[in-house]
Amino acid sequence: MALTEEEITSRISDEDVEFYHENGYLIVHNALSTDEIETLRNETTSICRGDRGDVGNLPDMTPTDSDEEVNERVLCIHMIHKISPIMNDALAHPVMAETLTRIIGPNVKCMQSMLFIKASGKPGQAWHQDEIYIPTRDRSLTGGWIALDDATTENGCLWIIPGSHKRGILWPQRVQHDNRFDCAHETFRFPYSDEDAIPVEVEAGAIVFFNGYLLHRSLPNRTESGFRRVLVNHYMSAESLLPWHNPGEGERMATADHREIIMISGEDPYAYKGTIQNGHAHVRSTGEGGCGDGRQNLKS
Ligand SMILES: O=C(O)CCC(=O)C(=O)O
Repeated sequence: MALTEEEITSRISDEDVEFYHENGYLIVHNALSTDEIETLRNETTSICRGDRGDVGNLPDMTPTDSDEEVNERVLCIHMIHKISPIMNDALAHPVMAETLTRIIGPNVKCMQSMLFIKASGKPGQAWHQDEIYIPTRDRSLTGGWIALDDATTENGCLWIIPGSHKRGILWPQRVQHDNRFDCAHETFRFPYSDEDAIPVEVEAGAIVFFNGYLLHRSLPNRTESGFRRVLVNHYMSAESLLPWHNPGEGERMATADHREIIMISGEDPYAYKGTIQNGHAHVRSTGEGGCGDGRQNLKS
């Protein structure tokens, strides 16, 4: 059943907001209902079958393939909201929007979505910070990670280093060859060890919010069968420019502003520029995880 407005606003306390700023993450339990989760899982299968239209790099599927088989063939689809009205609606789910306005500010925009399916045996993502890929001007980048399955250490939940966002430093990256991870690069030379990391085990329906400077990774799905599905969207303050792609002709880096955005809440101070809609849903190529080679756009 959908939450009432009062139930939504009372979900996030001042202490929660303080916790987020102090630790760089916040878990909101039971943000989505069982029905909403089921709808997103079914939509995932329809997208993998190609029923929602063209998804770049989607492996061949046949109508006789089982739901399990079609889901197993895909690790991660970027810009999933472009192809699915259901995924698009989830960008501004009431609990998502309410929490974002509390931790970012009244004006919030979204620029990206990723659907991780991560079947048993599939790899995780090495240590990284999301602002390396999606740079904001005001360090407001925030991930909204919606668990579509219970996420556990066994099936490859998120691991984070609490407080690692606070200094606002982007640590360097290097090539990595650890096949536990689906990415060519990892962040390193940061003053923390794996022992400082904590697993973020959550039940399906929870949303994990995390800061774009927070060091995080995920490990492979080591279960015998099943999935660790998550829809993760990225948001930022609408006041900040988004220098995500190379500056256009005659444009300076200082004024670069990628306008493929969706307003989630409040006002867009740059509405006079209009928006663009060029991106399309595509399966991420192997080795191009959220910890890739420093090319801009790796997360788009
Ligand atoms: O959930 C995962 O496996 C990784 C998510 C992630 O790294 C991200 O959203 O930046």
